[in-house]
Amino acid sequence: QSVAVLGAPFSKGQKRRGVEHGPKVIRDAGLIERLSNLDYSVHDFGDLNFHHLERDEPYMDVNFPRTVGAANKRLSGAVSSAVSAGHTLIMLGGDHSLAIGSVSGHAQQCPDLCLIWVDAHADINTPTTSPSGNLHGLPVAFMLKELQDKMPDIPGFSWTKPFLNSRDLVYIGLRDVDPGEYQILKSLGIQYFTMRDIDRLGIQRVMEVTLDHVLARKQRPIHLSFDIDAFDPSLAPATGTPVNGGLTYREGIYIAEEIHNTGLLSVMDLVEVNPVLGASPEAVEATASLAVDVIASSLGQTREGAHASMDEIP
Ligand code: DIR
Ligand code: MN
Ligand code: MN
Ligand code: MN
Repeated sequence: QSVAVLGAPFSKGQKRRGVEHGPKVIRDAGLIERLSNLDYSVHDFGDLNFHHLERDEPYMDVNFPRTVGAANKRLSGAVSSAVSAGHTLIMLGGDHSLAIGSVSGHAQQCPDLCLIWVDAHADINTPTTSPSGNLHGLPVAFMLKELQDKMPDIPGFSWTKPFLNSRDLVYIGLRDVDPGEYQILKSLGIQYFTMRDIDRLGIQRVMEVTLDHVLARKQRPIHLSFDIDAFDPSLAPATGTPVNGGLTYREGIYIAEEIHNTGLLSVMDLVEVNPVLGASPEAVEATASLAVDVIASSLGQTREGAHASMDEIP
């Protein structure tokens, strides 16, 4: 079993600087060593290089469309090659606009993938509904076939076409959904679990329904797109758009463990860790170390330990 790690130091999908340093702080928190301890052969592909575009005027109200489009095109190719080489891939962001490239590159190799989106936000705005003009609030809208008519030809994105059916997507952790996003979620009948749903049902039931929703018809590769702001800001303070009332540590780890237990995790994004926004070095370290814990659990680290069989008791 081999795991590839790919850094994507990119921040132009939103306006706060610092999220491009996410890959570095997550590596510094010991990611590679933790994955090696899980008995994977770990291939660290390093960080992608993204080019700075001099002229990149907004399109409608969307900021840096060509810069974000070009970065995602590059990421898409890198993800596609890593998956075709047989690796399970961990993509370290960077902001969440990177999911456009990550999921589309994954879909090139695995057209029947499903998408589990763990986030405080739905990231399904269109250029018309976006209140911010930040592309990290739009990635899912680029992917969904059902939104094709709502998405204009944004400069920088001619390389990608919608590839995902809305029934193959589930959200977990929502608590800050824009009005236009709510309309889309409802009109497409997308399966989602808000923090209130987690309060009502418990995370065990939420994961049961989530995995049943995407896997009941057939077993298929899972793309897990994990925005660190899904966690409560007390646990993950170093992020650009924190929202109170997020996942507990145990809920986040349980989500990751259940996804590992399917045996179907194929690509995971871990995005929106922004070390510049931590109030102290400790706040940054806590956020990065939480990111490492979620990744390790998604790849099979267990709370009962990884022990040899019972007949080997010393
Ligand atoms: C908001 C915030 N929905 C927007 N989105 C964020 O800008 O479209 N996503 N922060 O992670
Ligand atoms: Mn997000
Ligand atoms: Mn978010
Ligand atoms: Mn396992």
